Amino acid sequence: RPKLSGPELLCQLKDKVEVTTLTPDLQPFSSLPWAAQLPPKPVTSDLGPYKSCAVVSSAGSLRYSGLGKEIDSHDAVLRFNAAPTAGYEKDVGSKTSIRLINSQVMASDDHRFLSSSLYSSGVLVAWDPAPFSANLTQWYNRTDYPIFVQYQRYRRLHPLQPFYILHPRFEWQLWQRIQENMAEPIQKNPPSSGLLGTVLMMSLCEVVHVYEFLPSRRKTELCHYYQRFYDAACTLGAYHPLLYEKNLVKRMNQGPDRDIYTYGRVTLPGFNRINC
Ligand code: NCC
Repeated sequence: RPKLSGPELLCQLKDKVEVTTLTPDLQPFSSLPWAAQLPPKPVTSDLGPYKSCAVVSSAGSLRYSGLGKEIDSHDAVLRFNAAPTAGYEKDVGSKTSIRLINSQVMASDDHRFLSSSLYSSGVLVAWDPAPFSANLTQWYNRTDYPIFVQYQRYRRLHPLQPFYILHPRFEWQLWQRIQENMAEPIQKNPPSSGLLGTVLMMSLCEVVHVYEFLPSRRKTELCHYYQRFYDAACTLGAYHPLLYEKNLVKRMNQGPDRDIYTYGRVTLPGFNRINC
């Protein structure tokens, strides 16, 4: 298989990955009483288009980056899981437009998902690692973590906050792009929140800047900028095919390599801005 160029990879993503979220009309939800809690339209019909967006990875290398002002200057900012801004504004900014959370965060007691103010501003988007190519009903009956129970509870407490759930088809179509562009077989686990969020923003924004997904000169084993915990697997991956995700993003980057080294910054075009 020939190795695709950056522009070819971008076109593949645009053509073959459908960025979508659950809606009440889909089976099995359409026959469930709580389906009306799901947003009537997918996230891509409700949000954007934004001109310029920031995706802020949770990497330890954001610490002492001084990127806060730059990050906040974007029209929309996406953050992940339990990543805070309070106390870290100088390095990560303070604006949060969208928060992408995995179902583990929603379910674990440590994160106090239902009551913590961390989650109550901006738009929430959640995802759960669904089994590969399973249909929605099979997944619904066997989610990794109780995403739907927690979703319903959260919606009752915060009925006005927009809250979407990623369609697992999006996870696995993206996984297939990674696999098809790598020489060796990769683990059958969905991509990390980092890549899911990056591609979500590519469907909502004209330009996407991703911070410290590809590590800068500040590269560190510090897992998160907000926790004193060290593990190189946070940057290189264990469960998620993170190293392969990073390889793909590196190939698609349209900014100078120097920006990665100095700022940990990657520049990607929005899907509406690429001609295939
Ligand atoms: O760590 P996590 O991710 O919340 O980080 C969000 C995204 O930032 C990128 N990242 C993070 C740290 C680092 N040193 N380098 C990075 O590139 C990754 O792209 C990552 O996806 C997840 O993907 O949802 C993940 O969630 C955590 C954990 O569930 C949450 O932080 C809540 O505590 C997972 N950790 C564990 O399960 C122990 C992690 O594997 C993936």
